[in-house]
Amino acid sequence: AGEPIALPGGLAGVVLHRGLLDRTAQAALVEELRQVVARAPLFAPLTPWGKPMKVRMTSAGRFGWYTDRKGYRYIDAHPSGAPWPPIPQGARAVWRRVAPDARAPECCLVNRYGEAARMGLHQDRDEADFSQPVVSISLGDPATFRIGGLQRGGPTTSVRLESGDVLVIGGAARLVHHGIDRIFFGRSDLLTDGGRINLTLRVVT
Ligand code: MD3
Ligand code: FE
Repeated sequence: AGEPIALPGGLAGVVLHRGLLDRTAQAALVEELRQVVARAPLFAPLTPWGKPMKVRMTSAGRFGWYTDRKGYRYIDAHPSGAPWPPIPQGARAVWRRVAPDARAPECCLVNRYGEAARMGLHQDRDEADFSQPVVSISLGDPATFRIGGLQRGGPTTSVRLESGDVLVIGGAARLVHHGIDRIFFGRSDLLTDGGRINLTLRVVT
């Protein structure tokens, strides 16, 4: 069972499952991700303003999330032309456990954070059906996750996310602003090169 996160404004719909994945399950997922990254290498996408993102990314599933000067969107294949690999079984299993009533995920975005990587406050709104939840899986070094409300510039609250934690965002909270303020680099030995991986599973269509 997860714990609800109290959001500014009393919005409901964010549930944190602390330590849902044990070390063995985390390591198995990392092994599956090695195969994803071998077929669909990590890249630093350009924001619509032409700046490279600090987080490197790739995707698995029917669609991959992408950004360049043309804007944020989902695309059918890796920028190399290679098909996106299948979503790892370990990630699908997490989705079924924490969001059993949802449609199947169509995108697993892989975010790779190095020591200085951050992700500014934003909304996830490139999907067609906001009734479907988003599921996030944290691996490797801990991070400070910040979450606010539906309006930009309002109050926010912070949560530390550790390896094996799973966050489910749905309901009234589906469009809240959120981001990653910092990585506590070198605290975990799960990833050979250190840093953090976040998997974000979404229904796109
Ligand atoms: C709250 N990733 O890829 S995951 C993203 O840790 C993203 O890499 C962060 O935000 C990361 O879009 C945060 C947790 C998360 C994911 C989606 C959300 C929180 C969310 C959607 C709505 C509200
Ligand atoms: Fe997001």
